[in-house]
Amino acid sequence: MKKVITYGTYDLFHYGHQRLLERAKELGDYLIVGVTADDFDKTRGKINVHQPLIERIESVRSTGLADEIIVEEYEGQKIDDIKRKEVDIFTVGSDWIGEFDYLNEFCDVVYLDRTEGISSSDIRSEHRSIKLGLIGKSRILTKFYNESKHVNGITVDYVCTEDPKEINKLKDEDVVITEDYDVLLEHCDAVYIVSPPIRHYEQIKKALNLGKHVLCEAPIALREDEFDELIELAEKNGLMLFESIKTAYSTAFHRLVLLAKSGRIGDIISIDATCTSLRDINTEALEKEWSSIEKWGPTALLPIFEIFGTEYKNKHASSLILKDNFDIFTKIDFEYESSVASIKVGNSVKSEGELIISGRNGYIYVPAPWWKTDYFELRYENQEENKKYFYQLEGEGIRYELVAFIRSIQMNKNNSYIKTKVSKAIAKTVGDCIYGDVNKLS
Ligand code: C2G
Repeated sequence: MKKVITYGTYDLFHYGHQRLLERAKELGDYLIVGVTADDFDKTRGKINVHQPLIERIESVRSTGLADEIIVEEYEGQKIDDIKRKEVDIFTVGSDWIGEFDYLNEFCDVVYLDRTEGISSSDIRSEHRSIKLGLIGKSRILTKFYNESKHVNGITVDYVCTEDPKEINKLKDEDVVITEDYDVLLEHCDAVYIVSPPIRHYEQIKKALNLGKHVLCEAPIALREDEFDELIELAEKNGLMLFESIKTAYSTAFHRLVLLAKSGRIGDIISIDATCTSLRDINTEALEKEWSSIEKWGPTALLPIFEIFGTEYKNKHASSLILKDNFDIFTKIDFEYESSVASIKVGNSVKSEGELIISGRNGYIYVPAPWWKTDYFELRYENQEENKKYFYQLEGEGIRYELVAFIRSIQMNKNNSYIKTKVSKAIAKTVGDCIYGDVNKLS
């Protein structure tokens, strides 16, 4: 019996895939099809896949051409499979010609002509491309613009900023730069907002009233009533209102939260998150600057509210104030029923930006800069039990956040990784600090 094996993502199954499988089948008597796991696709840069693994397997199964279906999960697995299953022929489309010649050591390698005129990414982009406008003042703006190029289904034609550094970075790009938010809103279907948080409520409300979807850097608002009003407005208008915290879309962060909740380190007693940066604050134009609780508060609060929830018994905040309520360092301690948590955030104060989740049997350690990490450790008393985890993280998580936002719009289903009650608790906590509910150190 001549065994043939082929691999693929098989997203949004189409006749190019069908023809490949038909011709692969004709090469032998028994066809094995390897369908790529979601994480494996992410690792190899395919971040726009629409369908989950189970649906893509079903697409292949329903052709009736595969005698066996397996899941491709890691680099190098092809060699394992070919040896273990005693495969005679590996085949794949000609778009991969040369990429798998190394498999000649284990079996015959056959490249089949790719079917022209059809591809999954073309089908994905058949959804009318969403025009995304960017507004704000932060170096994240240009990062966002560059990350948007990796995401199927969106175009960025307009950017609204007064920031000379951002304007300079974008001057050679094919975008219109305006200082007028109304102009931006006229030319987009959705808007990404990275302006100082004090302006978020008004800017979001204007966009939603004009029928625009919104992706806004956390916090969405600074008062609970404003937060609720915006959520209701988005729902009433059938629009997506997404909070942007790129850490939430880092696979490593997502997985460490799952591990923490799984009991792997026992009951969790304490969570300590530190986020700081050193930068000069222009005290003459504070309204254009980000205080530490504005810049780092949402990120530092995320693991606490994700793991412990938002029903803490009390909190105590202490801030080093530069001027008015503008803090350059804030420490907040939370007390829950049977646990405690703290954040330390500083914008022009420097500390070790680590995240430590302490449990009865061990702890999770995430080294600095934990908020954009691709790595964390489970540590125990017996160090031989320690485990290290690594996950691909391209672009600090921004492109994955954009994929989630765009797919939510296309599928009219909010699949944000950040629960609304977490967003609301972040808004309240940051707002309390900004409106002075803190112990002022100076
Ligand atoms: N294909 C084709 N014609 C098309 C599109 C795809 O012949 N118009 C072939 C591809 O060459 C591949 C298979 O169909 O052999 C599945 O394609 P994809 O789902 O796009 O997955 P891809 O990542 O290209 O698969 O490690 C090998 C890769 O996983 C190959």
